[in-house]
Amino acid sequence: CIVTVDAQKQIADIKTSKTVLDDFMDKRFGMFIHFGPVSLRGTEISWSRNKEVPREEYDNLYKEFNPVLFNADAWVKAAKDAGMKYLTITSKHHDGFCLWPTAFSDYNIMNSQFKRDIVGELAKACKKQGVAFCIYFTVLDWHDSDYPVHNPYDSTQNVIGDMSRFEARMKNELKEIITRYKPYMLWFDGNWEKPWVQEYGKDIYRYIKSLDKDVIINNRLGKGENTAFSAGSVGDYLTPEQNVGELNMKDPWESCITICNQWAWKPNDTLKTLKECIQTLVKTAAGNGNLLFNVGPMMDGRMEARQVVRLKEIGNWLAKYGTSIYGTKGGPYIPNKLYATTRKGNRIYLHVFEKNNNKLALPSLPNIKVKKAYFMNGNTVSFTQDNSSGIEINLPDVLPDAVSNVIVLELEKNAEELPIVNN
Ligand code: JFZ
Repeated sequence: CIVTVDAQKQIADIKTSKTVLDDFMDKRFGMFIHFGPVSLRGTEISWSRNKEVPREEYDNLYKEFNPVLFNADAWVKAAKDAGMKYLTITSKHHDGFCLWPTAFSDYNIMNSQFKRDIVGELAKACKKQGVAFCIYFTVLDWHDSDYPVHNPYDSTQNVIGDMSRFEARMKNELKEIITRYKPYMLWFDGNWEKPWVQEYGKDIYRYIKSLDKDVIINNRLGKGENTAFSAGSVGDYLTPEQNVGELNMKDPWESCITICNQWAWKPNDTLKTLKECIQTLVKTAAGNGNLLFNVGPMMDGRMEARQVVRLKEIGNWLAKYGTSIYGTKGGPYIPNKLYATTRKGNRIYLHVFEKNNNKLALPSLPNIKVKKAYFMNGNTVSFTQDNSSGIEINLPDVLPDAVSNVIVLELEKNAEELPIVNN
């Protein structure tokens, strides 16, 4: 139908520019923060409402929410120390609680004990420390009286609601957020429930772009989208969740993955090892994507010490090997258990995770020769190459880095335009 085609064309005309998206993808690594009154219980944000925590109790937690040790500069520093280039805070999760002083809902931080603008303080600290500030904003809101779904586990609790009022309020809140905090990116979520239809997604996309044409918008604003673009898609990049996205040289994407298991803070949650963290980041970059790595701060406003230590360790690795991650492209090899590659200019960065024996075999590259190979910041590596049998790298008995090793392959010409090599 004509109307739909026009609407789609309008979206295409106002879509975030390639320059802006390329800049975003060059950043490669960001911090996701899930935070709110639920940290008082240590259960999962929003999803534990009506489940582990009765609704009455959950909805009153904000009255005792008082993260007195919250220090925006400390959070942003933890992100910077990890080598992260952007930060995304849950301004409002599915439980509806707003971490900023909004004029459009009383269920916000000013009515807690804390009475400080968490979003605003983070925006300021990010600006000061040179970290791009981004905002997570849920589409569905189980707390909002105009939104029809009030309990995802029990449909008898649902009401009729008023979606046009709901959408109007959403616009007001977004306008507040965009004009006040000037986010670099908006991370939508909660687009899968029935009341949300594609037309709302398109309308909101247009509305946001009328306020700020450069703000980046993920793909969870349009109806039920996540890991692929379709004809009617709204949003600038794909968002695979809790796993590393597949190699994709065409569409920008960002995996969101937790440092422990839960999005919100949980006592004694299992922390990923340094090796898991680094290899997750490397595999993401090698697939040509970004990693949004999630931390859930504690009820007193601090991040857990062991998580801060882990973040710092990641940052130490990146201080050594960052040029093999930031600003690179993924490929030309498809990541596997043993290795993954990134590339920039004449170089392929071969990330070696583990070794079976002292030889690492790579399929040959089409019409291009490797000139030399060496460990990044280290010794030369010997190798053989042959068009039919491929490239064979000789690994030392002990790999120099305990978590992830980088071998630079210097090519005789540019590696960035090479087609993906099947392995
Ligand atoms: C959503 C939220 O419900 C969750 O609490 C967290 O904020 C996360 C980042 O996003 O969870 C999702 C969203 C999409 C899918 C799965 C979980 N999905 O498409 O598979």
